Amino acid sequence: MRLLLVHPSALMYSEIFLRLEPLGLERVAAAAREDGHDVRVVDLQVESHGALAREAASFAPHAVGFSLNYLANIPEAIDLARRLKQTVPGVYVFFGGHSVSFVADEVLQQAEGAVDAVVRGEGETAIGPLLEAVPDGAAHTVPGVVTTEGHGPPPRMLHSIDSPRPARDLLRHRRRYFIGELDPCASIEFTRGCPWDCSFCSAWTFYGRSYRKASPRAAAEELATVRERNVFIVDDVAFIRPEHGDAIAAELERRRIRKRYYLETRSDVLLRNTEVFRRWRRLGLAYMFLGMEAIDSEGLDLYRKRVSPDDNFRALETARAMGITVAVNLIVDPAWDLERFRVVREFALAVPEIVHLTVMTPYPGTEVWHTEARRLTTRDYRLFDIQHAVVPTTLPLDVFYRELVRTQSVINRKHLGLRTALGAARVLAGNLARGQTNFARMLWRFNHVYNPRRQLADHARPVRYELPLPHRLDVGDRKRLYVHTRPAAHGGQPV
Ligand code: B12
Ligand code: SF4
Repeated sequence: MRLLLVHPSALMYSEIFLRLEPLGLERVAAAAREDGHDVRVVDLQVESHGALAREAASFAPHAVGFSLNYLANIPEAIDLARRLKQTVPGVYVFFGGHSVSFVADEVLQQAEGAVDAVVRGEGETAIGPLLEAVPDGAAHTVPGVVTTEGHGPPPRMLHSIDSPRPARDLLRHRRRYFIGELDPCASIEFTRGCPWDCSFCSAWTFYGRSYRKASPRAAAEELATVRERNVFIVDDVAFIRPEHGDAIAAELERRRIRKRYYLETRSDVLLRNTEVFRRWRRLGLAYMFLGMEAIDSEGLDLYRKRVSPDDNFRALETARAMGITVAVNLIVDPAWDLERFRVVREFALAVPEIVHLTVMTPYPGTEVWHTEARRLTTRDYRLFDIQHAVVPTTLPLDVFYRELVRTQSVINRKHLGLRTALGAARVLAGNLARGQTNFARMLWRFNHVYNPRRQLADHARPVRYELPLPHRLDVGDRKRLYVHTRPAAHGGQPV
């Protein structure tokens, strides 16, 4: 079959800081190719809707699959599905990915026939059986597949994440992926899943709290095939198991692979496994993202983060001492008042780290979805991008956005202060000399994108597709939130 896979557009707020290759889609593409299908990929983060239309016309795919890890992309994907149905006769359109897995039935209804199926859970195991079943009209019998005719059995988990290796060769604009000054930047996955259970997060519910590790040799072999000098490690929490991080490091040292890395982890993991991070520092670990979430224990308890403020501050010191640049995330509670914003600004100015702010947002698949969703002030999918307030704010909404953007720009100015600007200028000059302009654009676009009036105006746009409200669910039984319910047969070991 001719299969066209599509990643939707970047959300404007994330595009400022980073734009990364769609690793999940590349893995689905690889699995389909292994089954003998002819596969192409269009990434709308770096290509236009016109380019997609041209690709669809020339390739004439039998099937088109959209990757929907983000709720905010659902309206765009439904509209594109409608257009493809009109322009490519008989094409089979399906969706897959993280977020759509939690709202499959509702999205099928909203698409009114433009979407034939939604794949819930991991795509590598589903894509082959789905494409095989399509000609017989039997898609609804495939594990993980949902159609308006019915639901297949529960989704199947990959036994091992060592393969298939992402089909990176199918992406045509690899130089457009970057994160900050790591420009261009590739992505890699060493582990899948997260054993924690933070109330605002759906990473653990998607994988049923399982945790799988790539074999160190496969990880190093894959890294050896990555051409880019910079690499983003997509793991939710890097190096939970120090012996795994060490074993990959040993393979890389043996092969003399040296790159610059960006990873995400937790404060307690960094404090517990300091040595492995130090080893990776020597291998090129340059940036680290710590999901601090709150600066006080009240907030940390609320999100069930299971770390203390003290751990968080000690982790920052540890990373600083290693010479790693840290970005921390804080969750902005819509209940914040002027004083709270002021305290956070003070904190952000006092620490040398890059501070990111995301607005607390109940997502389907999270626990807060079931406790907070009744209070939603909007159900417009496009506003569920953790930069908009979707539950009532204590401050009037315009004042909330004014404070949010003010806090973000104070932080941004801090980073573009004289010393940083000189550092940035040096990096910039190097990047431009290599023809890489992503980082430069990022520095200039901040004020254009972060604008309180624009954020407020986003709430006034006509809404065509609305997020469904949650079914009543007793979150006391957490398993009922899971997409993947069964542990993997191999490698799905608890931590
Ligand atoms: C890496 C990552 C990113 C990268 C994205 C890279 C990219 N272009 O894909 C970056 C850093 C840019 C990013 C940004 C954001 N992210 Co993000 N991200 C992740 C993360 C940590 C891992 C994703 C990943 O690559 N996993 C590895 C691959 C192999 O898995 P996968 O992508 O899930 O793909 C598998 C399945 O989903 C499925 N699949 C995927 N696509 C398709 C397509 C088809 C057709 C099929 C059949 C199956 C299928 O099969 C794949 C293989 O098993 C996840 C958390 C998580 N654990 O999933 C959050 C996560 C997806 N992000 C999240 C959020 C909120 C964001 C941001 C909105 C945050 C922000 N404000 O900046 C932005 C928005 C991005 C945008 N649209 O522009 C949320 C999603 C929330 C939601 N419900 O919408 C998650 C779940 C994190 C969380 N803990 O809540 N993110
Ligand atoms: S926020 Fe991080 S630690 Fe918590 S469940 Fe999500 S991925 Fe795991």
